[in-house]
Amino acid sequence: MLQQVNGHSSGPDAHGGKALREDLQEFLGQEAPLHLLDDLTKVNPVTLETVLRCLQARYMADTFYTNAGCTLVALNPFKPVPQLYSPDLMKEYHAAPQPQKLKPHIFTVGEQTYRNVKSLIQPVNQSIVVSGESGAGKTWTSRCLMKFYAVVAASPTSWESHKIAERIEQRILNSNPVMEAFGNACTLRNNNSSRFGKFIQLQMNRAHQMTGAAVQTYLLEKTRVACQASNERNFHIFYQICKGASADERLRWHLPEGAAFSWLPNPERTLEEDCFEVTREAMLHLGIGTLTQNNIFKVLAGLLHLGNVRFADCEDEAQPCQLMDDAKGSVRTSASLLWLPEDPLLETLRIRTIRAGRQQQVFRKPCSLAECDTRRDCLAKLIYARLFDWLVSVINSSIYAAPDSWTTFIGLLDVYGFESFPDNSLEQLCINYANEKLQQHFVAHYLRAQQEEYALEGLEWSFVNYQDNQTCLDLIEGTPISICSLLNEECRLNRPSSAAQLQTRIESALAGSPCLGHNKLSREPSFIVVHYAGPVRYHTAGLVEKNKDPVPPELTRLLQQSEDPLLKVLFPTDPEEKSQEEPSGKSRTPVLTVVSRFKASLEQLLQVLHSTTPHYIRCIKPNSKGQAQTFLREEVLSQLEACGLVETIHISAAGFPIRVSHRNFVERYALLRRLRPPTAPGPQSPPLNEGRSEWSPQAAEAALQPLLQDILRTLPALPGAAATSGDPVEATPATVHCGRT
Ligand code: AD9
Ligand code: MG
Repeated sequence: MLQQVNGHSSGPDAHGGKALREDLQEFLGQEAPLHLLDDLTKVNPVTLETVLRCLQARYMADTFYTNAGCTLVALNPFKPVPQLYSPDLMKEYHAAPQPQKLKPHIFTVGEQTYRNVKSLIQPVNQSIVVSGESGAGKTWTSRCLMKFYAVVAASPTSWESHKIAERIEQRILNSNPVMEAFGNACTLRNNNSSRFGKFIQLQMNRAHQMTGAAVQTYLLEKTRVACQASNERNFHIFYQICKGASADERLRWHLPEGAAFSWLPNPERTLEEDCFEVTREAMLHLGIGTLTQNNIFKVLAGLLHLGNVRFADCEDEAQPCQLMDDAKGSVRTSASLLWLPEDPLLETLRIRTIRAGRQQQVFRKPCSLAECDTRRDCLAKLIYARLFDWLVSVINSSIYAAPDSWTTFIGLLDVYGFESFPDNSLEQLCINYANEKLQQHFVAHYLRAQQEEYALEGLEWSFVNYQDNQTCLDLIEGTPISICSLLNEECRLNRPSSAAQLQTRIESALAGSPCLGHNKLSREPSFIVVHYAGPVRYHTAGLVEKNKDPVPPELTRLLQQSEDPLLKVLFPTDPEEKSQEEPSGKSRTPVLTVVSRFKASLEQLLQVLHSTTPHYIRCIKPNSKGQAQTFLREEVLSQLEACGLVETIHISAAGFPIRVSHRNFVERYALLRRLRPPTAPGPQSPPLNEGRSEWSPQAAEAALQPLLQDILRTLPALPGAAATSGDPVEATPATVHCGRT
């Protein structure tokens, strides 16, 4: 009676041609060639091998999207496929009566979410969780979805501000190049790797037009400013400035052609992301004028020069480290670009001040060579992280809609993908922790909740086993003891502990966890976490310090002395700051560690996700070299296993794609009582048919559409449920399951 929502029957073809053949094959009972199977639930039998073969056949036939029950699998083409993302195709999916019957595409998901927020019966905020390992195509996918909404939910009015009249959706799209220039970098896995997480809420008004957006970012990998792994690069923006500055700007920013900067490794590599003009143009559209832009780039040039400041070891501990000869000019240039007094800059980098005793006497202690380097790096990280946050807030104020101008939102989540490098540290731990959390959201929302509900309702159901990553999450974040709690404990106790001691503590305290692997081969102190996507070895050296992320108060005070207009905004003088200072120079209020802050922001994100109807897109990387037409079975296999795709398909294929609460079902379809099937009257049965038409499936189907239209037209406030596979399951046994596939 109800429509199946997963598009299991083939219909009109979005790209023309093949639909008729498919229909005929289905009619004749022939199995369609593998590359024509649009939905992995149709693969027979559903095993890793058959799913893999189907995806491989489709990839080689240049078909990159495939339905997998409630998720969409997106294979990275690693080549331009412009026809797949044209505005015409977007409009085609938007106009289709049943987009799920067109070829699988991210636009189907986009349109489905858009229709759900448009639902007159029960508009629900939507979210699209795009997941996959680094380089799989998450950022690309989110960008395309934003373009899709900019086309289908375009607002008719233009905004007049910052002297630029333009549509809000255009401005929202402009946030992408800016955030990617400052927050993305070339890594071993991806030339345009996101080094921060992003959740963007696209806000819709009652007329379902996009009136604004709000961006939330998560933990920028700021260490990259001062430290890049070999064969990786710093954030794109640094290369953009060095390559794209005009002759005049080069002079002003002290960036002569071919200048060598130690924080700018691999400058000879030119990427398509190195386009300075695109970033500047986008900044202009977001209301960041040329003056402010030049100020930003000048500060960034100051950081590059700061990176060239080198100290020499000093044998006399009572004396500060000396500057290397070739670094004197770098200090001067850096100080002038950051508009800081040169001597205090040098002094802050080399000398620690400690207040002690009742009189709050100030002691000055020369720093060791390593400490000088740490303070220099810390200064750069501090400036860059505040600059990034400030940019995000400027972007938000430029695109945010007034609270009364939007009613619903569609959230797009694009976080850094799962990473495993030869050398993994706190950054990878946080990234992989975020991915575990999202996988858990999927497991809890779909794999577990759905099956538990069937059991609760006494439906005939054979339980599909799935890999639950709760054990791994317990290891990372659980209470009372976990990796996070141990790292925090080390920070709290502030005891000197070596990397080897930390490894021993972790291994002994968490020995019982099946997700903690044993590190026998590595010479360096480390521990292994068996993540859902594979084991990762984390080095313990520097973990505690990174988790503390200490900022010597002298550095902040120094930056507050800057005359630079931008740094003045980034480092305002805070009257309370001084009073918080401890005699020892430490802050009195307990400073939250990196993992604690990250954990709290992830919890918040999950709360938002839980309040929406989620949709999942699984991006898969067909090979790690980024080559087109190359499908490496082993590499894809591990990704399929990691995300539990086969289990998802099993549950989707055997489950009920439509779930409507009993109350909503009755309210919505009560009118069909007029078309009850004729049955013998029982003691409590209402009178039958009463002279109305005979019941038949066709009659019910025919009657259903106008009746629903009626309900939609006349009773817009009637509570009901949007019949989609992603509808939230109500935690009540009173749910009607229809349309088993
Ligand atoms: V990371 O976790 O941020 O390191 P992502 O975001 O998953 O990673 P990204 O979207 O940046 O990966 O994609 C990597 C590269 O693959 C892009 O720079 C493109 O060159 C390429 N790509 C991805 N999707 C497509 C596509 N649909 N069409 C063409 C694509 N190229
Ligand atoms: Mg990305």
